[in-house]
Amino acid sequence: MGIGTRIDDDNLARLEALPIGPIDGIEFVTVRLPFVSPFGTSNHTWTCKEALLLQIVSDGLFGWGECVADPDPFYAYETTTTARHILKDFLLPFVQRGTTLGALLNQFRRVRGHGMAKATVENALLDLAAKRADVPLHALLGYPRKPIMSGISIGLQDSVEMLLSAVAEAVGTGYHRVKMKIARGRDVEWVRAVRERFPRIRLMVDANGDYDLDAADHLQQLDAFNLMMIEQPLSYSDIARHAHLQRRFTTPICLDESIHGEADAVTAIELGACRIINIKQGRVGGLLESIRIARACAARGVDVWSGGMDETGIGRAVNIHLQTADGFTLPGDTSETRRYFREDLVDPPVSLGQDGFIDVPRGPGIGVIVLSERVARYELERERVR
Ligand code: OSB
Ligand code: MG
Repeated sequence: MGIGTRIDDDNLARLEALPIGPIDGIEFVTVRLPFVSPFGTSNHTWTCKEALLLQIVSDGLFGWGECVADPDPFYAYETTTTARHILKDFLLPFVQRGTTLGALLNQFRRVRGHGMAKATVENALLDLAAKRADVPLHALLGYPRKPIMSGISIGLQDSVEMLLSAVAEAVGTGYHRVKMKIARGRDVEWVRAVRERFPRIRLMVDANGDYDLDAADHLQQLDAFNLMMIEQPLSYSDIARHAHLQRRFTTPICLDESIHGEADAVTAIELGACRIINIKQGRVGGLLESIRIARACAARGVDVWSGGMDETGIGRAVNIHLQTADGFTLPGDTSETRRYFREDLVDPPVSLGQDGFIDVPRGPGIGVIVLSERVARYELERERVR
């Protein structure tokens, strides 16, 4: 147990003790923002970002949470509709003045799964708590500010030439590492082409579960390209088979979709199913669970990084604050807003600074201003629940 673990223990205990203040209003806002260009994985191509936002009002302060679920179940089983149902009918009724954040999250445990819905409330309450304390979210979490490493996730492209130009643009922008999506039929030769053109960049691939173990011999060819990792080669529920595959690979396997919380992370590591974990705070139930996963991984010598769900500026800011925590040693999927959206819901949007690093937003809470006229411009519907 290193010192980082003790710091995390203290921070978690303090965060669990945070009181839930008066709740003056709770509102859902569904927004839809067109993507600058479509984003494709092996399983689906998205042309826009549809997100369920939760706004909690307390003492004139506004706490925001962005649910990372899509309207469809093509990344995870949760959707904006299931998240709204679980929030409205099961999670939000637990949210009341007088309890603590820890007590609330304990009650959330009675609801099986639905980590995306849970993270939405947790994020909004932590944003509120940090605004109440007039400190940025990372300071509330207990971690000092530091420059955040950048990383880009390049969606599946229609040709190797388009892929090479997308990678060239990312390298020119200064990203610390490049992730490219792969799929059956668009893998070894595509990676080879990128590696030949860019012999020295930090490169990784993400299959979003497109393969089964029969592809092991084929996938083994990827070992020749000095990849940082291969993310989620097999299906989301296939932890044991990832362990078989990892034994045949020198490249580390990273799990994404398979990890819904600390217990999954421990299972995967102890079975040898991965050597790296992609923590998406919006998928695992929020920031506290993410810190617990990072702590469990650090204690077992496993690196973690913060993934993304092509969030608007609200969720993007949360992911940036999280990366000040101990254990986030690898560049994540934290890229510039302009990659995805012509304009953001917040100000300022994320952009790369000196040497490709990202500045943690400095304002209270998530640290960026949610622009109500932008939210209104992209709003599909709004519902007041309290
Ligand atoms: O697998 O990490 C993934 C986006 C949507 C769904 C799944 C994934 C992704 C990304 C993009 O790779 C990450 C980002 O840029 O936010
Ligand atoms: Mg992934």
